[in-house]
Amino acid sequence: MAWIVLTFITFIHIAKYNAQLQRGEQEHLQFGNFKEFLNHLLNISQVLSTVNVSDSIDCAFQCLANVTCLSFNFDISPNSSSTLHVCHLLSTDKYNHSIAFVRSDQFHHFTIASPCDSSPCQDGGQCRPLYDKNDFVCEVCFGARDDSYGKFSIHKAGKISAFKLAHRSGFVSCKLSADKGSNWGCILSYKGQICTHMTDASNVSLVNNLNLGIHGCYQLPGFDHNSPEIELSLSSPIGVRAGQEFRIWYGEDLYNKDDSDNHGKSCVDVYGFY
Ligand SMILES: [Ca+2]
Ligand SMILES: [Ca+2]
Repeated sequence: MAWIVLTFITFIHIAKYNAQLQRGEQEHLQFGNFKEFLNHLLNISQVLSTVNVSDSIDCAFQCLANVTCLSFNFDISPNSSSTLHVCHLLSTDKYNHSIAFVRSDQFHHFTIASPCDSSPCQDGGQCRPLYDKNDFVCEVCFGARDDSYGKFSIHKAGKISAFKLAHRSGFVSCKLSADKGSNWGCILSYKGQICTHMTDASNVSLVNNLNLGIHGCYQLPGFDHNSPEIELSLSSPIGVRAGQEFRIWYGEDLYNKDDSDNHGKSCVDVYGFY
């Protein structure tokens, strides 16, 4: 039994030798497949270390030798006093900081190659690499009105007994200006409750709660409207097939109850417990 990320598209063969990154004390072979983005810079302040290198290959080796390095910025011009170039080693990547990935006359950017390069995620969901599997996770985003549910497809058949939703960004709100928004709920009228639903493709909620209000909010023991993640246990495991669609809805939008004054969009990662 294990939590499995549901929203990544799995390549048929995830052999270790397909990985774009392999390192660690137990590994006999270390390598990283870096992709070059000319005249670009990941402009973030969290720099692991700054090193002087002879060329970008040297910088790639420095990054590979640092277990937390995932990308680097390479200064195109050498230092004024030597032939060496400045190289900033970074512990994150442009997929997790897309806004900070900008054009630059001074730097080239290099990041470990990933399926995210082909922008595989739909509906504005961010793509985040799983480097050691050459795989990726797509976020699922859902709004609060106008049937703006988020959808995803199951990639592995089996029986699922629970779903976990991990909040990544954004918020949903049940009333413009009066409700400043939260990860899952409606602070204005249902503070502490969850108003987010998993449904099947027919919009039938998987939430089995006898106290479900007309706005689609409910108590979920151990979690509240702003929990970083929520777990939805099913009353009994459900059989799922590969490719089967599921949806994430905001309660008022799902039940068409007072949703015209809602706003916001919340983005999550979805996990299934098989
Ligand atoms: Ca509302
Ligand atoms: Ca609706």
